[in-house]
Amino acid sequence: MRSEQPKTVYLKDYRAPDYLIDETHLTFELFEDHTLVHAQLVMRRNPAAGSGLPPLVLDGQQLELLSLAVDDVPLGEGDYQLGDSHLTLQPPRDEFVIDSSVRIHPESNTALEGLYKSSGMFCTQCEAEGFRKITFYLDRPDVMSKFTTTLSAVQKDYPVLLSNGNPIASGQEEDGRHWATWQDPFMKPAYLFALVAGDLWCIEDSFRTMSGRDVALRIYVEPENIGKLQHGMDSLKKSMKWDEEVYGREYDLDIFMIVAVNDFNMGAMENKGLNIFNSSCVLAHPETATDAAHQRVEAVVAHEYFHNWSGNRVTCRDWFQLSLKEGFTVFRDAEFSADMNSRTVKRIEDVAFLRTQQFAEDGGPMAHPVRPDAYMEISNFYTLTIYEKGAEVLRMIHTLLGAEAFRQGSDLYFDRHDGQAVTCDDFIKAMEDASGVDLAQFKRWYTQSGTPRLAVEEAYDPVAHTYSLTFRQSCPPTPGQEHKEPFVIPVAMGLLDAHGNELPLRLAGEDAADGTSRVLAVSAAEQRFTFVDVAHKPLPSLLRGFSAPVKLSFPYSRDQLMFLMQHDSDGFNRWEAGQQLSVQVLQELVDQHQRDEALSLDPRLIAALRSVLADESLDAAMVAEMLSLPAEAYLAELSEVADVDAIHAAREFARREISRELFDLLWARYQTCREASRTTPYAADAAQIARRSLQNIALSYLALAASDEVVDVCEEQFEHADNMTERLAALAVLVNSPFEAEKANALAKFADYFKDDALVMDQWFSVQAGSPLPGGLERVEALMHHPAFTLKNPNKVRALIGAFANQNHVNFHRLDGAGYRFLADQVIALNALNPQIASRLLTPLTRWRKFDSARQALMRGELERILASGELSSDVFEVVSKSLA
Ligand code: 0A1
Ligand code: ZN
Repeated sequence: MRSEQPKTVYLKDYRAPDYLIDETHLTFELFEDHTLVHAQLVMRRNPAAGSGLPPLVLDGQQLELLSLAVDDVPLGEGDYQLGDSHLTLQPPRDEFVIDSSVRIHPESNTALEGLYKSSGMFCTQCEAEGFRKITFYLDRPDVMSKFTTTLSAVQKDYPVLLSNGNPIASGQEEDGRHWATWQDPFMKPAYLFALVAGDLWCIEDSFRTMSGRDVALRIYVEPENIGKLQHGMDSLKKSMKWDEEVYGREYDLDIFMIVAVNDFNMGAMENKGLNIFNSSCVLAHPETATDAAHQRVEAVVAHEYFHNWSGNRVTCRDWFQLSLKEGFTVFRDAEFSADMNSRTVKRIEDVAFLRTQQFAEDGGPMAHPVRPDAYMEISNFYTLTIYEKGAEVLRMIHTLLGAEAFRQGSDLYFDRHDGQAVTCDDFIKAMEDASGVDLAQFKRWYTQSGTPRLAVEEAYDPVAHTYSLTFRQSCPPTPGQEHKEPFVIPVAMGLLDAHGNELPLRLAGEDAADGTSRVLAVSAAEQRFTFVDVAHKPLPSLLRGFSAPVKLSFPYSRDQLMFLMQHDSDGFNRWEAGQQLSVQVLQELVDQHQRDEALSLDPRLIAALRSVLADESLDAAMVAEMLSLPAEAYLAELSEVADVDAIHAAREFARREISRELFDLLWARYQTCREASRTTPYAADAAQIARRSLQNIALSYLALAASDEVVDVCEEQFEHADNMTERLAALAVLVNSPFEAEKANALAKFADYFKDDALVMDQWFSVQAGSPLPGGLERVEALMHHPAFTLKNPNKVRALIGAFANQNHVNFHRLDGAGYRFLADQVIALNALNPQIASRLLTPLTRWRKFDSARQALMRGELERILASGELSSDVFEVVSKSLA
């Protein structure tokens, strides 16, 4: 909490640290009502930072200083200055040792930053600036140190004591306490520090690295979850192998540990050798976790593991460079998931997420570049722009350079900067040096915010047999950035003839055609590419694989989109054509609804979906993706002013029409899939996951018919499924149905059976919070009093309040403003408990500019109420004040 306005930190003010910390020796004495932290810092003047002996300013927050000494000489109160967030003292010489002892209170730390307790165990979260809540330190990523950590606690309650690196000593004391010492041989910044103490069990495995070293692998959990670790372990071993094969990266310590904790603000954390995970991102068992949850575990385990190189061995100089590690690592984990599963489906999922969520961020008050140049609270900058758009930027470099040169660039980057804290410029330089490609203009993706638009026009000359595409790019203003310079936009494309065949592509001036799919690098505000030898007017397939994070527009007719859906050789673009067709059709329904006309669905959408459903040769996962209409959030994102009710009415109408018209086909495909599920034991493999997604989307359409036979199959699936993917989907269908008795019965049964499984109860909350049926807010308010709910657990907050505000548009955006008022109340309550979660929860209110004037006023009113509610954390203050600016 703060009483004055938080300060803004600027990239332009970056200065190298005045002092370095070569060695960090920490001792933690863990007690139930406090913890004592002793820190010995072996320090020296940074030779790169100038001459003289400036004052040493250590970061430190919420620390009770017990003693302080420099070179073994105790300091008295007059020898240092202690403020709310800093401790300042005058070093005696170039090299010196600081000893400090502080008392902290992990047992009452609800912010889950620094050292805290989660379900009885001690754990840490230090990124970005949590270490300063543990001890006085230079808490910045460009100060790297060798850490030795001793922790002691009562043995019977905390038999497991862990920290980074290797265990080097341990022992017992007479009073029932025991201790362990860990040493990390790698230099690291404080944000990668971790410790864990608890009553934990683990599963163990090992991995032989490419140079023949055996690494011990351990995943720790509370005893009741020991049966849910195999999938995480398998994912870890696959990640280790993939990083060797695709990036040439080998693991470096002798032991790699993961610990699952129940209370965690984010997904997981890449602490050196000791990853700490939100239990939702590592626990998985077929009976309790859906296919999507299994895939998320695989992806997050990979993500954190990959950070060992992209983040830990080479880290960030300052937090403005966050995307250096996050964008790169998300790109790496996305490619890993694509290799492990269906590449096209993974790309579809990622693009759908980017376009609904990140594009909205880019168009809102918190828009910022991939490398921001200012922040108030760094925790607010763990954003979709840093992560997902950052990954798109890396993907574009990969596309422009090609896989081979990209790999050389990556090798050079890791070689050149191993053990250093560097910048995005250093990364780009390595890519340029390895490939010979000049990326100077490309770097605008790091500095300019907003989503570029790319309008494309075609012209065919039947006499000259030339076909040209003219690209016009622009980027709307974003906070602090009125005017944008042109980006370099890689447009992967192909041309189709009237039969759907791909044409050889030869640009004017080229000697010969070069393949049938190629990448055009659009770099000017307006740029034309002319293809020669084009005998008949072709149909372009543009931005294949979504080769750049832009809003592309080309005036396709609906018939042309149907043609692309069937013939494009690029799977992503086949799906994209279907999405564009659906968007056009749904927008027409929205217009009809707004004009109070009877809704009438373009039969071409039904025809297109009929042929998709009828084609048994298509991958079931693709069929499921093609059957999924664009989300309400995406339709809102595409609108100038989002008409929540019209969008909902239009989409639901389309879904009912699809259900009615395609009922028999849906029924047949459902039955085949369910029969296979009944007769084959569950496996989280690609083929089965595909089958279940088709089965479940078919069921959700069938249920719209509200017939007895559908209720029966739904109940059958709910009762008899051997896995959570089918059971939860059936529950969701019942929850959204008008069958009150069956719904109540299923919800009660589910809760009774799974009441002791926190992660399953999260799903139970989410399914109800997302239901668009009337009375949604009242249901959520009632669920807030359910014994399994608590504001103190971030997963619960996300599952209930987050799902309601983000996924239940009709109920959240109620015209009386009650949804907004409810969310603001929760933000105010959470501001005092957990500022990071409070500020994230706020996001839907920050989008007020998207809505009609009545809703705008209501949303602004709630933001103002939050601002006036008292002492705001810097996290909440930054988001609210920027949203109102
Ligand atoms: N670096 C982690 C994510 C993470 C970031 C911040 C946290 O606390 C504020 C916690 C975790 C990752 O990318 O996985
Ligand atoms: Zn990360």
